[in-house]
Amino acid sequence: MSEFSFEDHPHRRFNPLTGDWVLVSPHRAKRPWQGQVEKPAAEQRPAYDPGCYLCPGNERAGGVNNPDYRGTFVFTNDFSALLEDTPAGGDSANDLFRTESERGICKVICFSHDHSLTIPEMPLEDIRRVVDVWCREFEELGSKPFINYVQIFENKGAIMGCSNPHPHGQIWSSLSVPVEPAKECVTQQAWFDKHGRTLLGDYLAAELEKKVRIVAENDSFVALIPFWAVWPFEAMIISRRAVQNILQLTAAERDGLADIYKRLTILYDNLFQVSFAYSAGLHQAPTDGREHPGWHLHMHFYPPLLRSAAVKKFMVGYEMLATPQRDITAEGAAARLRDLPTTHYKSLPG
Ligand code: H2U
Ligand code: ZN
Repeated sequence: MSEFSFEDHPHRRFNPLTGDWVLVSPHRAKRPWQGQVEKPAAEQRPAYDPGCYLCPGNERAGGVNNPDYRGTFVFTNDFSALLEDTPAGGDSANDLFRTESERGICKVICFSHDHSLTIPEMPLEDIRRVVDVWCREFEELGSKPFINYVQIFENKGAIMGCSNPHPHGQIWSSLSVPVEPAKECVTQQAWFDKHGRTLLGDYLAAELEKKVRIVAENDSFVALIPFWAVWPFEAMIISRRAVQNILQLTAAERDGLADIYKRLTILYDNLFQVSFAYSAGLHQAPTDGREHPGWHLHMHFYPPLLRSAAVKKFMVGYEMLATPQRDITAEGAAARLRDLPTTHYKSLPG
């Protein structure tokens, strides 16, 4: 038997943020690819769509009309999954049928009045305004006594179940700390207790030395494919400075967050020359009034595409029943993204 190498041999990788494992099978990525890679017809959308419930002036469900806004626009979700006035209740004594009443506030953020744009195509100063809106909403929602966690996210693309191409994101804020950030609370605090530094600060320092998984960087943020990535082109944006939430960012760092968001999503779009679908979101410390010195601000990107504009990864079979698995390595995915043009394909000549 030859010596183990993680470029050639099946292996497991550990995710220190969640405690999960991923199975990596790099030898399978070497199989020949005979599928056709068709370039999809470029989608052209109008700047204003009279049928879009997010466009300025248009009617939403329930008969409310959007204002004739420019730039960003925030409203309370007309179909909020969480409600502010849910009465307390539940049954925690029952081990088999445990329930807890949940409260919260859900909002929708239109990133731009322009229906035809997406984050990678938006001017940087307009993305920076989105960051400012995130900060304002995080502060407002997070300071409410019954809101202990604020989840800011973007679900993009029909393939991800997104109902509308108008550039927008959402915020769901809740009484309880949801499952994924709750796992990261435990792991990041444990790391901090043991090392006196943040887990992601140490991880970022190691990645900046190795360089193989780095995709893009600026003065305040780094975009990389995490060592333990599950989705083929899963990525993380990590702040260079260990801050617990976006309110602790300086003005220059807010610029940096807008810049890295644009850079990464341009590379994504350029990969298959298609508007690249993903679910992305900020992970930050709970707003429960406690200290969270282990928390380190970051953003996750979970895109479903695997091989072309149409071929997505299915999380099925062994993955549903046992452990997620990937073929192309995180290093391979990072190299592919890193080598792409940094200008959006739609604005390249030819
Ligand atoms: P997607 O990001 O999944 O497309 O969802 C858009 C949100 O917009 C969705 O949560 C809300 C839906 O509940 N919505 C309204 O608040 N008002 C409407 O008139 C339609 C959709
Ligand atoms: Zn629209």
